[in-house]
Amino acid sequence: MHPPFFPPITGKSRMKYLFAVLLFALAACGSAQQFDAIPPDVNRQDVPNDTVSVTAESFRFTPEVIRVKTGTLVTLRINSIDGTHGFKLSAFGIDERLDENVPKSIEFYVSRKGEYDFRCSHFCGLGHLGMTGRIIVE
Ligand SMILES: [Cu+2]
Repeated sequence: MHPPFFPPITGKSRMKYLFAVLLFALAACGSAQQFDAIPPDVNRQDVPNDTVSVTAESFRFTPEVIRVKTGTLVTLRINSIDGTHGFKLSAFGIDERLDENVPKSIEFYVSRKGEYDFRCSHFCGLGHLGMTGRIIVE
């Protein structure tokens, strides 16, 4: 016996079933991005702005924890001081390369409270994986 609407999972249909599960898992991974960096309905003249200077170096971001208020257009002004790094903030679909002494402005609008991790996305040495930080939206 098996539930109605679901064929027994054997042979070829088992492969199809596994394939469907795999696709679902991939889709779940791909949906990690939750927000537009700047949603189309946000008018940058009408919302508070907050600019934060950030330094990237082997193997840390300074500051490591950035606190901002809900409803703010955040601009991170990031400069790498010792070679190439990267800045990846997955929740907002942001991934930028940071070349040494080429400051980069990264903008995103924070619409709700939460904590969003960022990390270096350019392999920079043995401490690369530990080069992380967090945006805390209060
Ligand atoms: Cu790195």
